[in-house]
Amino acid sequence: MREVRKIASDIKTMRVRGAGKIAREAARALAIVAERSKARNSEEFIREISEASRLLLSTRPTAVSLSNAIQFVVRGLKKEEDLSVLRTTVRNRAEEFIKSSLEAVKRIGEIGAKRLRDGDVVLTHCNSQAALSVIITAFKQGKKIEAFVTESRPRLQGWLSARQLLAAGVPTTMIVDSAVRFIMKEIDKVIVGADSIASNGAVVNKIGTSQIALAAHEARVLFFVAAETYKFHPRTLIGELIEIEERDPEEVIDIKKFPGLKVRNPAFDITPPEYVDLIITERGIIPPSAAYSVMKEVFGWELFGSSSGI
Ligand code: RI2
Repeated sequence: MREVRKIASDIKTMRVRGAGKIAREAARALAIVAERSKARNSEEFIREISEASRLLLSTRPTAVSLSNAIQFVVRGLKKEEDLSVLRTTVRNRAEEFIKSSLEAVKRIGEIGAKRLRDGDVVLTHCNSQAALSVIITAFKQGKKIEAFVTESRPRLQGWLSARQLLAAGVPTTMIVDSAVRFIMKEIDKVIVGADSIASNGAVVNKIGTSQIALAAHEARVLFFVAAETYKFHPRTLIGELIEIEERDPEEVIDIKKFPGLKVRNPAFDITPPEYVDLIITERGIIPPSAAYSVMKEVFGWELFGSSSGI
């Protein structure tokens, strides 16, 4: 469990971050439990896996990728099953999730790149591997793409995007978050990632995303979301709300220097479907209104609660 606790702490403190990355790390953590478990029987094994799952789930509440990855790995484990079978099942499923998640990011790049034209100036926010995959793939195809990245306060994930884009050779400009509306007239398309997508097509992503969507809408700039299908939140179909993580005020300001100051630090916001033109998934491009169909197709096994009880 020590390794799992370390992974959970890395996710919580955002040493490891990004909705896709934390999902893959959670799957990897469960594979480690399965490999190293000293359980003497299946019941003990399931208990260990459940404990690890709960710990991983408690780290970050908003990105549904995390719980979808865990559910994918632990679904339907039964104590009547042979211990060695359970062990192999968890390991294989974790491996399968990690592999297909990485393939999905690549595929989103290929599919999304078709929507970028030669000469496009593309704005992105925060640091989404899915969104960057689209921009970088189009650029590598020979299209003259230029990128704008927001700083993405308070954690400055925009710096990571800037580095990735520059490393790929994409001409990149950084702006502060509050410059988005001013710059929007120079932008052709906005592409962001997602931490969760609700059944009505609303997109939960890094704080500031909805303001960018609003500015894009006003300027008639296309607003794309790049998201693997495991970013769709199945339980929103039965009315569950997506919890918005509020993080430590210290990420925003050194509060010791401002006695009495209240600070709010919501890490995500919700962009209504009306402001989203397309969602680029590894299965194809959909309008936000098709989120429901994607969920039905992808989460047939999950819709009415987890059979594993975790
Ligand atoms: P990929 C990140 O969350 C950002 O909000 C980003 O847009 C989203 O995950 C998706 O990223 P955080 O971990 O999965 O920085 O596309 O809070 O990489």
